[in-house]
Amino acid sequence: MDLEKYVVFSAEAGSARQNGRPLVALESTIISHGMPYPENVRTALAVEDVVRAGGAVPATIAILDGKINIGLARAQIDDLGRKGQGALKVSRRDLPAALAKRTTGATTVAGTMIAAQLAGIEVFATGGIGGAHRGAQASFDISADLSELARTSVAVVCAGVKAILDIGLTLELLETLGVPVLTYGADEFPAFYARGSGFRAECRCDTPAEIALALRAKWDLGLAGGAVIANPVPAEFEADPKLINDAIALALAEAAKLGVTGKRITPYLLEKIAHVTGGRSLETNIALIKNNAALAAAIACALRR
Ligand code: PSU
Ligand code: MN
Repeated sequence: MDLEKYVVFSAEAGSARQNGRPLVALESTIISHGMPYPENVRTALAVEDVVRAGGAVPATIAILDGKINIGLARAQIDDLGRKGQGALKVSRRDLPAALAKRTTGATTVAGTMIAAQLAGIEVFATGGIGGAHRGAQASFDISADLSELARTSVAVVCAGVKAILDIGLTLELLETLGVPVLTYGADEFPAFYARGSGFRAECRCDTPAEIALALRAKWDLGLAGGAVIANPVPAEFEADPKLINDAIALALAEAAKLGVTGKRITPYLLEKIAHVTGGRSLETNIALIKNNAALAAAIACALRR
């Protein structure tokens, strides 16, 4: 395959790739659909700086002008942030037509993993992954992020799974799909806004080096697919559980009443929660993404050793 036909690198990401420097992929749906403007742009730029401070090179990924862009300029990030939900949310199934139609697209966890693998990037930092929605037993609403984790060899550093999802069901599916779930420095799998979810961390890792060794072992053995690196939000940034749970209940009820489904449901719930909590959820969200970017940089560096 002619990579250049579909993929373009920013100067920073391209030179990092040529010089064998550690790269960290960053998604763009979190910018367009995950946070309001201008906090989204400010956060995306700050997260890139956290990766740089950690000794790695950031590559924010999006679909622009008919190409998968690995690494974005400030102006491109600002543009995506202003477009917000006007940008197309691009998961695996959306990628081909987004390229053909030259649609401005923001990549989800699944979409970003595909792009990162094409670009030779092994580590990716985000906030939270998609998963099985509550009621997925009947609705079949299970994010394509999970099947992507099963097939695409990129480690995704996240703060666990939001309680808008069915966390237990999501963990069961990850097990079925053979996706390693490594929890960093904690005995409980994290629930995004909170350090704990009530679900035991089946595998705890205490150093980036240990995580890098596990990833290398997986890929050396030819076990294709990604891994979830679950990184609990620092305690000082945890959100008040009652505030969050009430907001989630309200958002879910509202979504059901309005009949919001499909790719619109996750952005709808995130926006509603941010609104109902008066921005408190957003503060936690921003803090945990930075925390994930720092861990991702450390893992990317350890993988190069
Ligand atoms: N969860 C969050 N914040 C997000 C998303 C999920 O806490 O921004 C975004 C990610 O891009 C994720 C996508 O890949 O939503 C999942 O959407 P869906 O459930 O439609 O697959
Ligand atoms: Mn879905």
